[in-house]
Amino acid sequence: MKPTLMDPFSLTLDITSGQLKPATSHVQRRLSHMRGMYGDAVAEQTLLEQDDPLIYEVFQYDVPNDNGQLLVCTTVLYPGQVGNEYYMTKGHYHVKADAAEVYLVLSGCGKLLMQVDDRFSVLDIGPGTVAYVPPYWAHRTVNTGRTPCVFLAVYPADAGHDYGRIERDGFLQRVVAHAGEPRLISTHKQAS
Ligand code: S6P
Ligand code: ZN
Repeated sequence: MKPTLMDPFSLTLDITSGQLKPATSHVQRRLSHMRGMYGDAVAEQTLLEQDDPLIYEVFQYDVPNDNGQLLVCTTVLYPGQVGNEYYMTKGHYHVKADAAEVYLVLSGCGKLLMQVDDRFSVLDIGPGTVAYVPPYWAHRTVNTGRTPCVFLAVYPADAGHDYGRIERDGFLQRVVAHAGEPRLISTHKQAS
């Protein structure tokens, strides 16, 4: 049977704000949506009681979740810290683990953390960076700057997002401010 043909389309991207038009889904992630992911529980609780800050937004144009389709979305990750840890995305593996992804950074940014098994990778990212997330690697973006980190992502529409493993195990390293500069610290538990 011949597959149903989609009509070609184009989207309009505002490079500075990251607004994608039209966008058929818009996700806003506040601190309350990522409880327990930052290392400083006291700082997290204080911010939650103050104003539950908006950490990032994702604008996406949805297509059918079929093999062969690609999703296009933008992320706007705001600058800020929870304690000394920079604002970051939740991070995820793809449910279809062999689905890769490409990021194009438009403005701002900081670091792209990736991990698989006991391997960890960090890339510095900024305007013009094209970052490749290979199959199987979990990925999280961290804004170490003072302006929003805006990037475009393209990935297979049937990739899916597995947040559970990161919610449970976290990433192997965190990005914190030390004397005003980003520094990576290991989250490995020391044997006692
Ligand atoms: C999707 C892609 C990005 C993230 C977005 C938010 O596969 O990696 O669009 O969804 O940066 O991050 P997260 O971890 O909350 O999905
Ligand atoms: Zn992804």
